[in-house]
Amino acid sequence: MRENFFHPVREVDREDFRTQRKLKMTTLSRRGVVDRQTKETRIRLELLLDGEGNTELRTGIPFLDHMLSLFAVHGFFDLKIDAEGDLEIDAHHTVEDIGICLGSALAQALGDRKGIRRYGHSVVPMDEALAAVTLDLSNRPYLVYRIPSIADRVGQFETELVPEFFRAFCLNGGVTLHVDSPYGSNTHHIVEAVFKAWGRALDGATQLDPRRAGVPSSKGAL
Ligand SMILES: [Mn+2]
Repeated sequence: MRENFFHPVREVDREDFRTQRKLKMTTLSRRGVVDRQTKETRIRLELLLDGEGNTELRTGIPFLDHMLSLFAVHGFFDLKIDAEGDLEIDAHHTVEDIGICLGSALAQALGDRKGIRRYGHSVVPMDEALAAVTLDLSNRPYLVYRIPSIADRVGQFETELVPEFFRAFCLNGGVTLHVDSPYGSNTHHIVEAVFKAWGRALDGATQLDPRRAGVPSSKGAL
């Protein structure tokens, strides 16, 4: 385990909008760390929201590593996952539990959700496939998942686990997530476009809006 994978404190450039001066500020990183152990899986996951796309992924499921790497790179998240699951049965528990841990880490990193943009949207093509992901960091878990009919497997990976993963993520992250792929024919391309669009949409939604001091809700709470 590399010691400096995450920097708990980082220096950021901010501009003071009154004086137009560039300010160097240090800020606490928005990060979530989850350690979760059940009789089915043992997972340690670290998520840094304002990262650089660095990943260390050992889920035991190569296709999931590939997808989460795309997610992190295109969302500028630093993501580290060490998972040991009951893969001798199948990948179901491991995929679902990684979704749980990623959602929990997101909720932890967002804290009271003050100042965030809250909504995010991205449309990403991958050759013939297109995926649109729209999300709301609303604290209201909901998943809408609409994709073209796809193959049951990509390599060893069962594609019915993709919505299971996102459902677990939404429930534990407090996220309303709409995944919509209007067309595409290659299963690998469709799923890949979905994970890239998810990363970009989540990057947008988690960004801090300097105009927003409080919680982005007319109710005053999320
Ligand atoms: Mn690929």
